[in-house]
Amino acid sequence: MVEVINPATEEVIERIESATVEDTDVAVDRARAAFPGWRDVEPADRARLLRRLAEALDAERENLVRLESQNVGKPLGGARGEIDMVVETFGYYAGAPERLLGDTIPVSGGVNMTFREPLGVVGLIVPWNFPLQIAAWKMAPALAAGNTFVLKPAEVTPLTAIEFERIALEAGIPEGVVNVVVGPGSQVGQRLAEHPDVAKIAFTGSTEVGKKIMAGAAETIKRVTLELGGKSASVVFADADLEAAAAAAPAAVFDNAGQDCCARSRILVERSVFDEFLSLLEPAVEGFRVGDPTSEETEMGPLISADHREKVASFVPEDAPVAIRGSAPEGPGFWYPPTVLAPVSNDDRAAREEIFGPVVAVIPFESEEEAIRLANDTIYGLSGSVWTTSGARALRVARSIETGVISINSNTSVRVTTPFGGMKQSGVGRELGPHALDYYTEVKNVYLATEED
Ligand code: TAP
Repeated sequence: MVEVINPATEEVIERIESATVEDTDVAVDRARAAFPGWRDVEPADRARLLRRLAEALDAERENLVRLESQNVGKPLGGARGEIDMVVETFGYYAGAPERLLGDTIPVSGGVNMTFREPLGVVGLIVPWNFPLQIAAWKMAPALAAGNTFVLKPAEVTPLTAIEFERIALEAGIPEGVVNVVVGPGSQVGQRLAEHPDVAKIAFTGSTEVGKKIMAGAAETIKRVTLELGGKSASVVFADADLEAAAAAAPAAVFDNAGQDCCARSRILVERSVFDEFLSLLEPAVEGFRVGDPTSEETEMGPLISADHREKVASFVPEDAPVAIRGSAPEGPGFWYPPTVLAPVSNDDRAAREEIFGPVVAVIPFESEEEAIRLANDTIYGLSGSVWTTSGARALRVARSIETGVISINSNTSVRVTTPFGGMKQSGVGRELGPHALDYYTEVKNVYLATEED
């Protein structure tokens, strides 16, 4: 039995039967049985069903916002933004079934035609930090391309996924196309990765588990897309609008209590403006509103669990260079205050490992060359930012930093219409935008001979 807890109150909000490996196999069988029917739905009808699903999700918006807020301890404003994006994602991919076009390639003696074929049953494994939003990034393109799926939410945050399964059925998505299995990753998730009838795994989570999934998938040569950890840098040059950079920095690392793969958990600041930047940052951090997630004013809630809080706290030992500290409630709830460490060396643990909490390391640099070297001195490559008023430098540095996504004079990383994903150990493949469809389809090449042999 899984006890689902509200991290802001530590109260049990739901008890759910935990699925086994056998339950996972049953779900895969259902998805496999439903695949030919869903694949063969006319593209216009599949588009219509996805539009209807987007409308049904829209109608349930407040219910989903409340559940996500309670289950993750998210402020309502953050949860609202995520459910808005879920609706938008299904609306966007409803346009895809009728646009999955192929090429015609004239060759000697005939013509080749390419088709974008669905893969079959896909396994979707997601984490607890943005439960339904990250699932939607996978579910919507998977369905649009004609796949069926088994979704495994994180065991601690299953509530919106369970609601999604109900909403999809009510919206007319045929039985067996959408399957949700709530159970431990080491059993349900690992089984999906190894199951011979699962054609692909789309995973978001830690780099450590991503490696296990790749290994499990190797036996059956599954397609794998992975969205993994990050240690993204925001690079602030002396010629930047320092006020704007400092005002934007807290939300870039403290939103979702720092439990965000795109968190700018390193801020690299040119040494000549280092002290000025910190003094601009101080009021923004101290004023960051931490507390009751049900208040519309709140900007940051608690961490997901007591264990996770302990892990986050281990990055701030007694002798850590704490330069700025915000406030947080005493408890109950798994609270941790916004914390700025400065100055930090890029070799320190707080600058190398993903903390996944509201702790940011501020690191000085002397030159553009050094800034690029430090930004790239990490195993990760997910996102980042460059703050400068020089257009040429902005583009030069953005292109030199090894990440899948980077913003100039902004900390925005994700939009439904544009590709998102990591370089290096931050992952494989891209989600969102038209690019995601490439990872849920296989190109088939058919040759038609137009001349007698
Ligand atoms: P993980 O521990 O990796 O868990 C992610 C999912 O994988 C959960 O559903 C988990 O199940 C499951 N899982 C665990 N062990 C598994 C195994 N052996 N085989 C298959 N599945 C398994 O990550 P987390 O703690 O939930 O999330 C934090 C991490 O996710 C951070 O590193 C963060 O950067 C990363 N993340 C990345 C992104 C993107 S887009 N790159 C977005 C969000 C989060 P249970 O937990 O139910 O056991």
